[in-house]
Amino acid sequence: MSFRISADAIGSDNARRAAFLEDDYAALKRQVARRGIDLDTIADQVAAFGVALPSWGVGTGGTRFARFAGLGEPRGLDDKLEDCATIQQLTRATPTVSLHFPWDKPSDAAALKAQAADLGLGFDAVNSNTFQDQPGQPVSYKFGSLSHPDKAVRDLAVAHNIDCIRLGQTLGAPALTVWVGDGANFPGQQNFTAAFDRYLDSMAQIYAALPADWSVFIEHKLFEPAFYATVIADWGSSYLAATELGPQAKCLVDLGHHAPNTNIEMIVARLVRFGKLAGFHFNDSKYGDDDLDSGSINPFQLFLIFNELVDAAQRGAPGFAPAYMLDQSHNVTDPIESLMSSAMEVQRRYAQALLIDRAALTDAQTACDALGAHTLLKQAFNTDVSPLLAEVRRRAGGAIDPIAVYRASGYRAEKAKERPPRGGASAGIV
Ligand code: PSV
Ligand code: MN
Ligand code: MN
Repeated sequence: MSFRISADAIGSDNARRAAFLEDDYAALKRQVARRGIDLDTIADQVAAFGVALPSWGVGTGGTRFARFAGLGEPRGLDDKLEDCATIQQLTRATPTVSLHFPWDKPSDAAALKAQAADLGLGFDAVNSNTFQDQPGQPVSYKFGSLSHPDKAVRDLAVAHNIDCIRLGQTLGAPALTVWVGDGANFPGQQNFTAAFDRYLDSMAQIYAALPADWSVFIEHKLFEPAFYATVIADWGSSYLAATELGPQAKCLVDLGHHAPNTNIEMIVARLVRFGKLAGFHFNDSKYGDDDLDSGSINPFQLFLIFNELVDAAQRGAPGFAPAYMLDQSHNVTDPIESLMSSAMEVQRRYAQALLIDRAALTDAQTACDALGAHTLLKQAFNTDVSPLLAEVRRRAGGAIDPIAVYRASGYRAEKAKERPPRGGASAGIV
């Protein structure tokens, strides 16, 4: 029997904190009531919000310099699911897992689906990987995959993506996320137009293999591993490709995939407006694709993104149903702690965006009252919604303080005993 945190451990820690939480929740309820907001209604909306966990994120990540593995790390997919279930058990904000193939390719997808269901987990979009060669691969992705000049390489990459769709179907996943590192390191290395044409042709084959109720998410990234030009470098290229492919193709926004200071919330608004927002890979960034914990660097940006999302949801923007996933690399923390705190951070910015007085905001915008409009956003952003989030967790059977319960449980030490290293590095360095 593998160690799991008991319901009693959560219950007794919650009992110790319950009186303070009730006090704080009641105070927040009174505070927002003065603004005409019912906190319990917001609580129901926050309770319905979930963000998918990256299967690759529960292991320690790494950089191109080193990877410092921790004790008790997951050794395989079964261990990873168990860690994801623990995160969901404590936070109640992460009901699904996003798998990356072939890193986390199950030998029996139907069995994995059943195993996940037993743990209270489902599956969100699956991710393909044509940015690395796998052992025994007949041709190499060194110079690209879906846009490679050699048809044999493109065919291999297309076949892998179709394989991902089939696996995902068995798992009950709704979408395929495609990110390719294809591009060039030297001016002149690549004919931009020809490479984009080849990418579109490959993607059309993948698109044709989509089940009717599936989507394909195109993930752009400015640079890396291609340092001069990347085939899908920006949301413009992503939008063009998604538009060319058809209505089941949409654009996925990874927060770390833009130039510094890019107005990401405005990109989100544009994609929503044209029904092309697929969803997000949440993380945070200071310089590039840093894959830092969500909200750890620029929490206001995350809030502004949710401002756009809540605006879209409340006005019933057509086709608006974004997928939310974390995509982070944890190099100096316990990945379980980072993922819990990141999920709560994403949830926090969503909750705050729900507190924005939208009618007053529209009035201020119409009256060209710049500071008045900005002040309304800041009022919501400066509201401490911690008691709301804790109460939502408590009501759902989660922990008022997930990290405290996790630390007190000795989970990692137990896993260190249960999971002696099997050898070999786990994935997740990208
Ligand atoms: C690429 O940087 C990326 O953001 C893509 O989503 C990959 O699938 C993922 O990282 C791997 O961590
Ligand atoms: Mn990503
Ligand atoms: Mn990335």
